[in-house]
Amino acid sequence: MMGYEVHQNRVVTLKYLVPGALDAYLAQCGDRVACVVGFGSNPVATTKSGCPVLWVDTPVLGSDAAYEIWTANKPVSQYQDELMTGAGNEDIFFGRMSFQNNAAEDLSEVALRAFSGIFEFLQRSNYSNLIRVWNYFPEINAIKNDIERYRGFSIGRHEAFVRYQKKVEDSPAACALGSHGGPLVIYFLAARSPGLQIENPRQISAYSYPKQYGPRSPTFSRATLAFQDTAQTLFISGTASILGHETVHPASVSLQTRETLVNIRAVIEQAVLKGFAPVDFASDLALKVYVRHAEDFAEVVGIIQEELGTLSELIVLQADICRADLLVEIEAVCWSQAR
Ligand code: 3EB
Repeated sequence: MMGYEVHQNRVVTLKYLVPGALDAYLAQCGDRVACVVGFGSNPVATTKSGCPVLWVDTPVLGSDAAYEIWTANKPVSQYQDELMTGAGNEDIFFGRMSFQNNAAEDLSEVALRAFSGIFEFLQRSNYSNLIRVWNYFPEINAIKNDIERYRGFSIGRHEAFVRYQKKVEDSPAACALGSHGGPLVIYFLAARSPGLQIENPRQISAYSYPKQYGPRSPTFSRATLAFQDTAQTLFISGTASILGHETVHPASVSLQTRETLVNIRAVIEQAVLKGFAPVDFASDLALKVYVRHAEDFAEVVGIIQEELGTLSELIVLQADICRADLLVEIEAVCWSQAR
Protein backbone atom coordinates (compact mmCIF):
# COMPACT_ATOMS: atom_id res chain seq x y z
CA MET A 1 0.00 0.00 0.00
CA MET A 2 1.17 3.52 -0.76
CA GLY A 3 1.86 5.24 2.53
CA TYR A 4 1.64 8.86 3.51
CA GLU A 5 4.88 10.81 3.63
CA VAL A 6 6.61 10.51 7.00
CA HIS A 7 8.24 13.76 8.11
CA GLN A 8 10.85 12.29 10.40
CA ASN A 9 12.59 15.66 10.72
CA ARG A 10 9.48 17.39 12.07
CA VAL A 11 9.02 17.29 15.85
CA VAL A 12 5.29 17.45 15.15
CA THR A 13 3.46 17.44 11.87
CA LEU A 14 -0.16 17.80 10.98
CA LYS A 15 -2.50 16.35 8.41
CA TYR A 16 -6.05 17.32 7.48
CA LEU A 17 -8.10 14.36 6.32
CA VAL A 18 -11.64 13.53 5.29
CA PRO A 19 -13.24 10.76 7.38
CA GLY A 20 -12.65 8.03 4.82
CA ALA A 21 -8.88 8.49 4.94
CA LEU A 22 -8.53 8.63 8.72
CA ASP A 23 -8.12 4.99 9.73
CA ALA A 24 -5.37 4.16 7.24
CA TYR A 25 -3.38 7.23 8.25
CA LEU A 26 -3.71 6.49 11.97
CA ALA A 27 -2.66 2.91 11.36
CA GLN A 28 0.47 4.09 9.56
CA CYS A 29 1.34 6.57 12.33
CA GLY A 30 0.77 4.06 15.15
CA ASP A 31 2.01 5.26 18.52
CA ARG A 32 3.16 8.62 17.17
CA VAL A 33 -0.40 10.01 17.00
CA ALA A 34 -0.51 12.84 19.54
CA CYS A 35 -3.83 14.58 18.93
CA VAL A 36 -6.90 13.96 16.78
CA VAL A 37 -9.45 16.74 16.43
CA GLY A 38 -12.67 16.26 14.47
CA PHE A 39 -14.69 19.05 12.87
CA GLY A 40 -18.29 18.82 11.68
CA SER A 41 -21.80 18.41 13.01
CA ASN A 42 -21.86 14.73 13.99
CA PRO A 43 -19.39 14.14 16.81
CA VAL A 44 -17.29 11.00 16.94
CA ALA A 45 -15.82 10.05 20.34
CA THR A 46 -13.14 7.62 19.20
CA THR A 47 -11.72 6.39 15.94
CA LYS A 48 -12.13 2.77 14.82
CA SER A 49 -8.75 2.03 16.34
CA GLY A 50 -9.87 3.49 19.68
CA CYS A 51 -8.01 6.76 19.41
CA PRO A 52 -9.82 9.54 21.34
CA VAL A 53 -11.19 12.35 19.19
CA LEU A 54 -11.71 15.88 20.46
CA TRP A 55 -14.75 17.21 18.63
CA VAL A 56 -15.45 20.77 17.51
CA ASP A 57 -18.93 21.49 16.18
CA THR A 58 -18.16 23.59 13.12
CA PRO A 59 -19.29 22.84 9.57
CA VAL A 60 -16.52 21.79 7.22
CA LEU A 61 -16.74 23.29 3.75
CA GLY A 62 -16.23 20.81 0.94
CA SER A 63 -16.80 17.73 3.15
CA ASP A 64 -19.18 16.46 5.89
CA ALA A 65 -16.41 16.30 8.41
CA ALA A 66 -12.67 16.60 8.61
CA TYR A 67 -9.93 15.56 10.96
CA GLU A 68 -6.82 17.42 12.08
CA ILE A 69 -4.23 14.85 13.11
CA TRP A 70 -1.04 15.80 14.91
CA THR A 71 1.73 13.25 14.94
CA ALA A 72 5.12 13.39 16.58
CA ASN A 73 8.38 11.95 15.25
CA LYS A 74 8.75 9.91 18.45
CA PRO A 75 6.21 7.67 20.18
CA VAL A 76 3.86 9.34 22.64
CA SER A 77 2.34 8.13 25.91
CA GLN A 78 -1.24 8.85 26.84
CA TYR A 79 -2.05 11.14 29.76
CA GLN A 80 -5.21 11.79 31.72
CA ASP A 81 -6.15 13.78 34.81
CA GLU A 82 -9.37 15.38 36.12
CA LEU A 83 -9.00 18.35 33.81
CA MET A 84 -7.54 17.06 30.57
CA THR A 85 -6.49 14.18 28.40
CA GLY A 86 -3.41 14.31 26.28
CA ALA A 87 -0.38 12.62 24.84
CA GLY A 88 3.28 13.46 24.93
CA ASN A 89 6.86 12.32 24.44
CA GLU A 90 10.25 13.64 25.56
CA ASP A 91 9.80 16.81 23.46
CA ILE A 92 6.16 17.74 23.25
CA PHE A 93 2.73 17.36 24.80
CA PHE A 94 -0.75 17.86 23.32
CA GLY A 95 -3.51 18.52 25.86
CA ARG A 96 -7.24 18.35 25.16
CA MET A 97 -10.01 19.80 27.34
CA SER A 98 -13.77 20.37 27.12
CA PHE A 99 -15.83 22.49 29.50
CA GLN A 100 -19.59 22.33 29.48
CA ASN A 101 -20.83 25.81 30.09
CA ASN A 102 -24.44 26.81 30.15
CA ALA A 103 -25.24 30.04 28.40
CA ALA A 104 -25.94 31.82 31.69
CA GLU A 105 -22.51 31.09 33.11
CA ASP A 106 -19.91 33.78 32.78
CA LEU A 107 -17.37 32.54 30.25
CA SER A 108 -14.62 34.43 32.07
CA GLU A 109 -14.94 31.98 34.99
CA VAL A 110 -14.66 28.98 32.71
CA ALA A 111 -11.70 30.45 30.84
CA LEU A 112 -9.96 31.27 34.11
CA ARG A 113 -10.45 27.68 35.28
CA ALA A 114 -9.24 26.27 31.97
CA PHE A 115 -6.09 28.35 31.70
CA SER A 116 -5.28 28.03 35.38
CA GLY A 117 -5.46 24.28 34.84
CA ILE A 118 -3.14 24.52 31.86
CA PHE A 119 -0.61 26.60 33.81
CA GLU A 120 -0.78 24.21 36.79
CA PHE A 121 -0.10 21.34 34.43
CA LEU A 122 2.83 23.14 32.81
CA GLN A 123 4.31 23.83 36.24
CA ARG A 124 4.19 20.23 37.41
CA SER A 125 5.14 18.66 34.07
CA ASN A 126 8.37 19.11 32.20
CA TYR A 127 6.55 20.77 29.34
CA SER A 128 6.92 24.28 30.66
CA ASN A 129 6.54 26.14 27.37
CA LEU A 130 3.13 26.81 25.97
CA ILE A 131 3.54 26.99 22.20
CA ARG A 132 0.06 27.04 20.67
CA VAL A 133 -3.54 27.08 21.98
CA TRP A 134 -6.77 26.50 20.03
CA ASN A 135 -10.05 27.78 21.57
CA TYR A 136 -13.58 27.07 20.31
CA PHE A 137 -16.89 27.93 21.96
CA PRO A 138 -20.46 28.63 20.87
CA GLU A 139 -22.01 32.07 20.49
CA ILE A 140 -18.68 33.86 20.48
CA ASN A 141 -20.25 37.18 19.43
CA ALA A 142 -23.34 36.92 21.67
CA ILE A 143 -23.75 39.36 24.51
CA LYS A 144 -24.32 37.61 27.85
CA ASN A 145 -24.21 39.26 31.27
CA ASP A 146 -23.70 42.57 29.43
CA ILE A 147 -20.50 41.44 27.72
CA GLU A 148 -19.68 39.71 24.46
CA ARG A 149 -18.71 36.11 25.18
CA TYR A 150 -15.38 36.49 23.39
CA ARG A 151 -14.53 39.40 25.67
CA GLY A 152 -15.59 37.40 28.71
CA PHE A 153 -13.32 34.60 27.53
CA SER A 154 -10.45 37.09 27.11
CA ILE A 155 -10.99 38.40 30.66
CA GLY A 156 -10.68 34.96 32.24
CA ARG A 157 -7.75 33.95 30.07
CA HIS A 158 -5.92 37.19 30.86
CA GLU A 159 -6.59 36.74 34.59
CA ALA A 160 -5.00 33.27 34.49
CA PHE A 161 -1.90 34.71 32.82
CA VAL A 162 -1.66 37.32 35.61
CA ARG A 163 -2.21 34.79 38.43
CA TYR A 164 0.46 32.47 37.07
CA GLN A 165 2.85 35.36 36.50
CA LYS A 166 3.08 34.92 32.76
CA LYS A 167 4.38 37.90 30.85
CA VAL A 168 1.97 38.77 28.05
CA GLU A 169 4.97 39.02 25.69
CA ASP A 170 5.49 35.29 26.21
CA SER A 171 1.92 34.41 25.22
CA PRO A 172 1.49 31.41 22.96
CA ALA A 173 0.19 31.57 19.43
CA ALA A 174 -3.58 31.05 19.53
CA CYS A 175 -6.95 31.30 17.87
CA ALA A 176 -10.47 31.72 19.25
CA LEU A 177 -13.44 30.84 17.07
CA GLY A 178 -17.17 30.38 17.42
CA SER A 179 -18.51 26.84 17.22
CA HIS A 180 -22.13 25.98 16.52
CA GLY A 181 -22.72 24.32 19.86
CA GLY A 182 -21.21 22.10 22.50
CA PRO A 183 -18.67 22.87 25.16
CA LEU A 184 -15.74 25.27 25.33
CA VAL A 185 -13.10 23.14 23.61
CA ILE A 186 -9.43 23.87 24.13
CA TYR A 187 -6.42 21.99 22.88
CA PHE A 188 -2.83 23.03 23.18
CA LEU A 189 0.73 22.15 22.33
CA ALA A 190 3.38 22.54 25.00
CA ALA A 191 7.08 21.77 24.68
CA ARG A 192 10.15 21.09 26.77
CA SER A 193 12.13 23.70 24.85
CA PRO A 194 11.02 27.33 24.75
CA GLY A 195 9.58 28.90 21.63
CA LEU A 196 10.33 32.37 20.36
CA GLN A 197 7.41 34.76 20.17
CA ILE A 198 6.99 36.62 16.88
CA GLU A 199 4.93 39.77 16.35
CA ASN A 200 3.71 41.46 13.18
CA PRO A 201 4.96 45.01 12.54
CA ARG A 202 1.74 45.73 10.58
CA GLN A 203 -0.34 45.04 13.69
CA ILE A 204 -0.37 46.20 17.28
CA SER A 205 0.31 43.22 19.53
CA ALA A 206 -3.02 41.74 20.60
CA TYR A 207 -1.99 41.98 24.26
CA SER A 208 -1.65 45.76 23.70
CA TYR A 209 -5.01 46.28 21.97
CA PRO A 210 -6.88 49.35 23.24
CA LYS A 211 -9.82 48.81 25.60
CA GLN A 212 -12.42 49.22 22.83
CA TYR A 213 -11.94 45.50 22.05
CA GLY A 214 -12.59 44.45 25.62
CA PRO A 215 -11.54 45.29 29.17
CA ARG A 216 -8.74 42.70 29.25
CA SER A 217 -6.62 42.18 26.18
CA PRO A 218 -6.35 38.86 24.36
CA THR A 219 -3.23 37.03 25.48
CA PHE A 220 -1.69 35.61 22.34
CA SER A 221 1.33 36.27 20.15
CA ARG A 222 1.13 36.51 16.38
CA ALA A 223 3.28 33.40 16.06
CA THR A 224 5.58 31.09 18.00
CA LEU A 225 8.78 29.76 16.47
CA ALA A 226 9.35 26.37 18.08
CA PHE A 227 11.99 23.61 18.05
CA GLN A 228 14.85 25.85 16.99
CA ASP A 229 17.49 23.29 17.82
CA THR A 230 15.99 20.58 15.60
CA ALA A 231 13.67 21.49 12.76
CA GLN A 232 11.99 24.84 13.26
CA THR A 233 8.23 25.04 13.17
CA LEU A 234 6.35 28.31 12.97
CA PHE A 235 2.90 28.27 14.55
CA ILE A 236 1.02 31.28 13.17
CA SER A 237 -2.00 32.43 15.18
CA GLY A 238 -5.39 33.05 13.72
CA THR A 239 -4.71 36.00 11.43
CA ALA A 240 -7.26 38.44 10.10
CA SER A 241 -7.72 41.64 8.16
CA ILE A 242 -6.44 43.87 10.91
CA LEU A 243 -4.02 46.75 10.49
CA GLY A 244 -2.76 48.41 13.65
CA HIS A 245 -5.67 47.39 15.84
CA GLU A 246 -8.43 48.14 13.35
CA THR A 247 -10.39 45.88 11.06
CA VAL A 248 -9.85 46.93 7.45
CA HIS A 249 -12.15 46.13 4.49
CA PRO A 250 -15.13 45.28 6.73
CA ALA A 251 -17.45 44.80 3.76
CA SER A 252 -15.23 42.73 1.45
CA VAL A 253 -14.31 39.11 2.02
CA SER A 254 -11.92 39.15 -0.93
CA LEU A 255 -9.99 42.19 0.33
CA GLN A 256 -10.00 40.74 3.86
CA THR A 257 -8.53 37.51 2.50
CA ARG A 258 -5.78 39.37 0.66
CA GLU A 259 -4.97 41.55 3.68
CA THR A 260 -4.86 38.45 5.88
CA LEU A 261 -2.38 36.78 3.53
CA VAL A 262 -0.21 39.92 3.58
CA ASN A 263 -0.28 39.69 7.38
CA ILE A 264 0.71 36.03 7.30
CA ARG A 265 3.60 36.81 4.95
CA ALA A 266 4.66 39.63 7.28
CA VAL A 267 4.73 37.24 10.24
CA ILE A 268 6.76 34.69 8.26
CA GLU A 269 9.15 37.49 7.26
CA GLN A 270 9.65 38.42 10.94
CA ALA A 271 10.43 34.78 11.70
CA VAL A 272 12.91 34.69 8.82
CA LEU A 273 14.70 37.66 10.44
CA LYS A 274 15.09 35.41 13.47
CA GLY A 275 16.59 32.58 11.47
CA PHE A 276 13.55 30.70 10.23
CA ALA A 277 14.04 29.13 6.79
CA PRO A 278 10.82 28.03 5.09
CA VAL A 279 11.38 26.08 1.93
CA ASP A 280 8.41 25.32 -0.23
CA PHE A 281 4.93 26.56 0.66
CA ALA A 282 3.30 23.76 -1.35
CA SER A 283 4.68 21.13 1.02
CA ASP A 284 5.70 23.11 4.12
CA LEU A 285 2.71 25.36 4.80
CA ALA A 286 -0.57 24.13 6.28
CA LEU A 287 -3.52 26.51 6.37
CA LYS A 288 -6.73 26.33 8.35
CA VAL A 289 -9.22 28.84 7.08
CA TYR A 290 -12.35 30.05 8.88
CA VAL A 291 -15.07 31.83 6.92
CA ARG A 292 -18.01 33.47 8.67
CA HIS A 293 -20.33 32.86 5.70
CA ALA A 294 -20.25 29.45 4.00
CA GLU A 295 -21.04 31.05 0.63
CA ASP A 296 -17.63 32.78 0.66
CA PHE A 297 -15.84 29.41 0.52
CA ALA A 298 -14.99 29.34 -3.21
CA GLU A 299 -13.91 32.97 -3.39
CA VAL A 300 -11.60 32.68 -0.39
CA VAL A 301 -10.02 29.42 -1.56
CA GLY A 302 -9.56 30.90 -5.05
CA ILE A 303 -7.60 33.84 -3.64
CA ILE A 304 -5.47 31.59 -1.43
CA GLN A 305 -4.56 29.41 -4.42
CA GLU A 306 -3.82 32.46 -6.53
CA GLU A 307 -1.51 33.86 -3.83
CA LEU A 308 0.13 30.70 -2.51
CA GLY A 309 -0.48 27.97 -5.06
CA THR A 310 -1.93 24.58 -4.23
CA LEU A 311 -1.12 23.58 -0.68
CA SER A 312 -0.90 20.00 0.49
CA GLU A 313 -2.67 20.81 3.78
CA LEU A 314 -5.69 23.08 3.63
CA ILE A 315 -8.97 22.94 5.48
CA VAL A 316 -11.87 25.40 5.42
CA LEU A 317 -14.36 25.64 8.28
CA GLN A 318 -17.42 27.81 8.77
CA ALA A 319 -17.07 29.61 12.07
CA ASP A 320 -17.88 32.91 13.68
CA ILE A 321 -14.83 35.08 14.16
CA CYS A 322 -14.21 37.03 17.33
CA ARG A 323 -14.91 40.45 15.84
CA ALA A 324 -18.31 40.86 14.27
CA ASP A 325 -16.82 42.68 11.23
CA LEU A 326 -14.28 39.96 10.40
CA LEU A 327 -15.37 37.64 7.58
CA VAL A 328 -12.30 35.41 7.36
CA GLU A 329 -9.46 34.28 9.57
CA ILE A 330 -6.53 32.06 8.64
CA GLU A 331 -4.09 30.19 10.87
CA ALA A 332 -1.00 28.43 9.63
CA VAL A 333 1.83 26.11 10.47
CA CYS A 334 5.05 26.42 8.50
CA TRP A 335 7.99 24.01 8.71
CA SER A 336 11.59 24.67 7.84
CA GLN A 337 14.22 22.32 6.51
CA ALA A 338 16.05 20.22 9.09
CA ARG A 339 19.19 21.89 10.38
C1 3EB B 1 -6.98 39.34 15.91
O1 3EB B 1 -5.95 39.43 15.26
C2 3EB B 1 -8.04 38.43 15.40
O2 3EB B 1 -8.16 35.69 21.17
O3 3EB B 1 -6.85 33.96 20.94
C3 3EB B 1 -6.78 35.93 16.39
C4 3EB B 1 -6.01 34.97 17.03
C5 3EB B 1 -7.78 36.56 17.08
C6 3EB B 1 -6.23 34.64 18.37
C7 3EB B 1 -7.44 34.95 20.47
C8 3EB B 1 -8.00 36.23 18.42
C9 3EB B 1 -7.24 35.28 19.06
O4 3EB B 1 -7.18 39.98 16.96
C10 3EB B 1 -8.65 37.58 16.42
